Amino acid sequence: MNRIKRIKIAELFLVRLPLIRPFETSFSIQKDREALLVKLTSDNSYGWGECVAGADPFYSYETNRTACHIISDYLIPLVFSLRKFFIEDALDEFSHIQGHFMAKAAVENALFDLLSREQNLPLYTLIGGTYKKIRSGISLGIEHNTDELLRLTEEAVKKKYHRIKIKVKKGKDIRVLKILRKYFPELPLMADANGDYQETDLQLLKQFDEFNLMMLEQPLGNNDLYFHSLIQKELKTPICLDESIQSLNDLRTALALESCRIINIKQARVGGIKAAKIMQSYCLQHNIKVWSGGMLETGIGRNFNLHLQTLPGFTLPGDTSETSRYFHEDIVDTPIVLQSDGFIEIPPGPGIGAEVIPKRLNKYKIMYKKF
Ligand code: OSB
Ligand code: MG
Repeated sequence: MNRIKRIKIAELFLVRLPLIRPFETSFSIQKDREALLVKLTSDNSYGWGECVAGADPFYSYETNRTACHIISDYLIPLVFSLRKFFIEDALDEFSHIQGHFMAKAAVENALFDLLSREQNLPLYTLIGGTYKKIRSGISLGIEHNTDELLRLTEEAVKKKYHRIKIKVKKGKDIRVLKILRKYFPELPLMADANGDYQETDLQLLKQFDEFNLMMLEQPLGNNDLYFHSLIQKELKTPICLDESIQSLNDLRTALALESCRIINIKQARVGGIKAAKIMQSYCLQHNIKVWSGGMLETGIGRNFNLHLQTLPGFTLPGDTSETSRYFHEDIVDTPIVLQSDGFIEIPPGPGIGAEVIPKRLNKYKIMYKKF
């Protein structure tokens, strides 16, 4: 039975976890991860979800404050109003609310975790996943000391990460890639610009073709599907879209315009597991490769990304790294670790396969609301 009986308690926790190393992108330098966690409780089960909006509206218009508003004032009352419902029923109700896919994903994820715990199944079984282990990848922030970037790259190669992504921005791109390629000519490598370039930068962007990158992620702004299509025509390097794809409609438009050749599906950016599955199968039909990105999630959100990648179609390595790459101390009990071949095993326990440690939650909590 895939029906949830009734949600009795909903809780919101805002936590702030210090990152091991500041993470610099073209839009910010993050020193810690502020994450909004959702816990839903029914008569016989509970589930956790994580909202990946940040403290600031730089990656997306959503922030933890907007998500808190949407979740508290709309999504939780909607979930409370449902009796004996399928997750799909809740998602139908959510669709009356425009956008706010990160807020929706956090609640959707909690429902999926709750349902799989209720059935005593790992989440991947419930969603139809097949792989027992997935590929790893690491996203390295912008470094101002090239030796430091080379050292971090070497460390990741030794750990057997399946591919390395570096963050780039204007002025921190071609020269850095040249040096990396000099020392690592064969490394599966890609770059992520987080929208730092404009359509007028075509000549600069063409220089990326020299480095045999797996892809260039989000060179232009969030709403630049048309300009991405003009740039992609001129580049050998496949463009991968991240920020630009929030909905199935965005995806269909991007593919119709040929704005990219690869999609970064972050389930937490697009409304959750269900939406991610629909996008993945749409991409499969259209011969577009996909991979699962990350948002420096805590162990809760990161485990959803793990389970998602057990679905057929997630063939490219994603931004799924070890817990120790992000935090000294996570809020869940089971850290994510790389095997000696660089693969990551899916935790077998019920739900996401990790349990929140109450002491840690208390230690890092900066806001709490109960409904
Ligand atoms: O663009 O993929 C991105 C982190 C925060 C915001 C945006 C992005 C990222 C990452 C890190 O690249 C991915 C991860 O390791 O979780
Ligand atoms: Mg990205």
